[in-house]
Parts: sequence; C-alpha cells; structure tokens
Amino acid sequence: MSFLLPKLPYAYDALEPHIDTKTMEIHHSKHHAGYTNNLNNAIADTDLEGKTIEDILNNLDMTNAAVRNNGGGFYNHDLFWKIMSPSGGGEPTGDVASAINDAFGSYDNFKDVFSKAAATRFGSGWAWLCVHKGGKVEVCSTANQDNPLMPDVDCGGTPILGLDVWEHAYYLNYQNRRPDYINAFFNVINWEEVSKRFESGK
Ligand code: MN3
Repeated sequence: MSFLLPKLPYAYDALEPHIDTKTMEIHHSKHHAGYTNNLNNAIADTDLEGKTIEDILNNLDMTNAAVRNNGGGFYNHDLFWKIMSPSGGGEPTGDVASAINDAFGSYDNFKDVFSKAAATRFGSGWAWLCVHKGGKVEVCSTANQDNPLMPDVDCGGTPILGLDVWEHAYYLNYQNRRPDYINAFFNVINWEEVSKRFESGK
C-alpha cells in the first residue's frame, strides 16, 4: 500500500484572489505529487511501508533525509489544503477561540505572532499553530518540510494550522512580498477544520 496524492477539496481557482490559480495548480499537481511519489519510493521495501504518515513522522530517524523531506512534504501539504477554504476567513469560534485567547490575549495578537513566525522563518519552511494535550496552543515554525510531529524540531504538539512559506507557495503572485501572502492567508483559513483538529488533538 502506498500513499496517494490527496484530492484538493476545492477547485484550483477557488482561493482567488488570495492564492492564485496557477500557484495552486503547480503546488498541488507538481510539488505535492512529487513529495508523494518520493515518499513512496523512500519507504518501499522498508519497515516503514504500511505505517500511517503520523506514525512515520512521530518515530522518524531524522538522519533519513528522504523520508524526512518527503514524508514531511506529504503530510504538511495535506494539512495545508484542508485548513483552507474558499468560504474561510473570519475569526475562530468555540473552544479553539478560547484557547487562542488564553495563549495570546486576543485573535489580533495571535495573528501578529503567527504572521511574525511566518515572516521571520529564514529561507523555506512552515509556520504552525499546534495544540498540546490539555488544550494549550502555541505558535512555532520549522525549516524545510519539518513539522511538529517530528522529534527534536523545537516545535511540539499536534499541528492544527500551518502556512507554507516556501517561495513556490507564493512567488508567482507575490514575488518577494511574503508579508502580503501571509496577510492574504487569513482570508482563506478554514476555522471549522482547525477547530476539528483542535478537538481531536487536545
Ligand atoms: Mn509547498
């Protein structure tokens, strides 16, 4: 059994004007497809074959670059597509909103902290909102395709929101204006999905 490229839950043009059609198409059909294929090749005929992606990442040998980069890439993009929606944006509600208020004081403060994590990640990587057992949330960032499920990445818990800040995620439309892309992302966050992930991860 091997991993399959997940279908996008909306059309390539659905997140316009915040994320453009061409970027979505290349990002999903080329980049995510590449991580998926390379992950399958990297685990073929090893004891990782048949395990869940969460199991693989939680117990990852960080010196295994092929599984680290492509397993991370497979998981991170799967989460990324799902926590966005053409009907997204606005502010979170319910328990996840309370957890965000407890940790950051307000939604606006959370937005500042998350945006800063995304803007200051040098080179390629991801910004995350994670939940720890007990329900406390934190913002952190990781390099390349690392993610909070992996050991020793200085970013823990279960990721419930993630933003790809690799140049391939925004350069066609935003060029070097990463902060504009980060700002636009808040208009497409699927808080309903983030809330579900908060409930199952807390
Ligand atoms: Mn990407």
